[in-house]
Amino acid sequence: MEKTERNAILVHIIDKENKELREEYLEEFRLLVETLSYEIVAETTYSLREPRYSTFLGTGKIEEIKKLVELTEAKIVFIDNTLTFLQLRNLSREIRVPVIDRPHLILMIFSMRARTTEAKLQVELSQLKMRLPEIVHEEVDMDQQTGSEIGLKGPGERRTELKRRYIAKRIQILEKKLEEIKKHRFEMRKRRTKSNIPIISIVGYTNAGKSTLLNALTKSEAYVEDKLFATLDSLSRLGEIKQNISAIFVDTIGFIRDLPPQLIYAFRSTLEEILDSWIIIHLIDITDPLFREKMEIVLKTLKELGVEDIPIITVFNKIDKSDIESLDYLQSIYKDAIFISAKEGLGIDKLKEKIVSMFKELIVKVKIILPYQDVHLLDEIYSSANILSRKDTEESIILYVEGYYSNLAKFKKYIVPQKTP
Ligand SMILES: Nc1nc2c(ncn2[C@@H]2O[C@H](COP(=O)(O)OP(=O)(O)O)[C@@H](O)[C@H]2O)c(=O)[nH]1
Ligand SMILES: [Mg+2]
Repeated sequence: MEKTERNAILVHIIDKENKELREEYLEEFRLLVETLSYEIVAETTYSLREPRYSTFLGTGKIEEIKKLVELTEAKIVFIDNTLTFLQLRNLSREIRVPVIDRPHLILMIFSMRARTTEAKLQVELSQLKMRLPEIVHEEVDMDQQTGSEIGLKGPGERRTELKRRYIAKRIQILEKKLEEIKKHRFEMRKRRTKSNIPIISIVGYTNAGKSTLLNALTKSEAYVEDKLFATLDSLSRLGEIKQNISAIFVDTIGFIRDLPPQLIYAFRSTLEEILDSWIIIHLIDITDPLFREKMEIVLKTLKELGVEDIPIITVFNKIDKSDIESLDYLQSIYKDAIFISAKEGLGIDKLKEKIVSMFKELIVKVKIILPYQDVHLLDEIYSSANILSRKDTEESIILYVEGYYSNLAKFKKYIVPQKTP
C-alpha cells in the first residue's frame, strides 16, 4: 500500500454553537478519525456564518482544501459538522476526494466495529439510508481498501436510476432480515453460554482512556500465541490479573458525544457483544466537565441492552490530572468505585484486586450427579464449565465442575448442595 493511502485532512468548524475551538472537541474528532486508522496530515479551521446551500463551505475555503489535498496527497477530508447529502456530494466532486461529515464518520467507525450479524445488517441499513455509498463512490475512484472498509464494494456507477432501485430493494431486504432477527433475539440470549475464560469489557465515552487502560492491563502479554486467542482481533487482549488468573479484556466501541439520532440503532447493535462479558468496567474521565451526564447515559444504555446480570465496576480515570479535593469528594460519593490513572499506571493493582474478588462470587465449584437417562446433557455441561473430575457409576455420572454460576444455573436440578470449603 502506498504510504499516503491513509492520509486525511480535518476541517474544524467555528459556528454559533462552537464559538471557539475547544481543545477537547478537537482532540475527540482527531481520535475518531484515528480510530479508522487514518493519518491526519493537515488541519484547517472554517468560520461558518451562513452555510452555502450547495457546498456548505465558501469558495475560498474549498480552494484552500484542494491545495492541501494536492500537497499532502490526502485521500479523504473530514468536516466536524453535519452537512446535507447534496453538500457532501458537491464538495467531494469539487475536491476530488470523498468529503465526510461527522455523522458519516461515526457510521464508518460503526461499520468497522460491527461484528454480530445484526450489527452488520443494522450498519449497512444506516449506510444506505444516509447515502454513504454515494458520497464515497460518486465520481471518485475509490481504491478497494477504503471501499471494503466501510462495507461497500465496487466503484461508483453512473446509472443512477438502476442504483436507486437497487438501493431501495436492498433497504427492504435488510429491514426484513432485521425484523426476523429481533424476533429470535430473546431466545438466542437465553441459549448463550458464557465462555470459560473470563471476558471483561471496558465501556465508556470516546477519550475516557479505554484503549490506554486495555494496554495497562495487558502490557506484559502483547504476544499471545495460544490458539484459543488467535481468533481475537486487536481490540481484545489477554491479561493476567493475578498469578494463574487471566482474562480477555475487550476494548468496546466508544460512546460518542451528541450521537446523531439516526445512528442510535446502529450504535446499540455494535454494543451487543458486551452481553458476553463476565464483568463490565465502566470507565469515566474525571477531567470531563460533563462526566456525570455521560455516566447516566452509559448506564441507561447498558440497561436497555439487557445486561442486568453482569456486574459493573465503576472506574474513574485520569486522577493524575485531578486535584486532591475533588478526588476526595468523588471518593466520598462513589464509595465502590476505583480511581486510576491508566496512563501513569496508578490504581491498576486495586482494579485487579477488585476483579479477582468479583470472580470469587461469579465462579462456583459444584458437584453434579447426572443420571443416565439425562446423559444427553453431558455435552452441554462440558461446554458450560471446567470439569475438575468425573466418575461414572452404575446409575449416574458424578462430576465436580467449576464454572460461571449463570451457566450452571440451568443444571440446578442435578447440583448437589455442598458446603463451600
Ligand atoms: N492525563 C491522563 N491522560 C490519559 C489517561 N488515560 C488516557 N489518557 C489520554 O486520553 C486520551 C484518550 O485515551 P484513549 O485510551 O485513546 O481513549 P479511548 O477513546 O477511551 O480509547 C489519550 O490522549 C490518552 O493519552 C490518564 O490516566 N491520564
Ligand atoms: Mg480507544
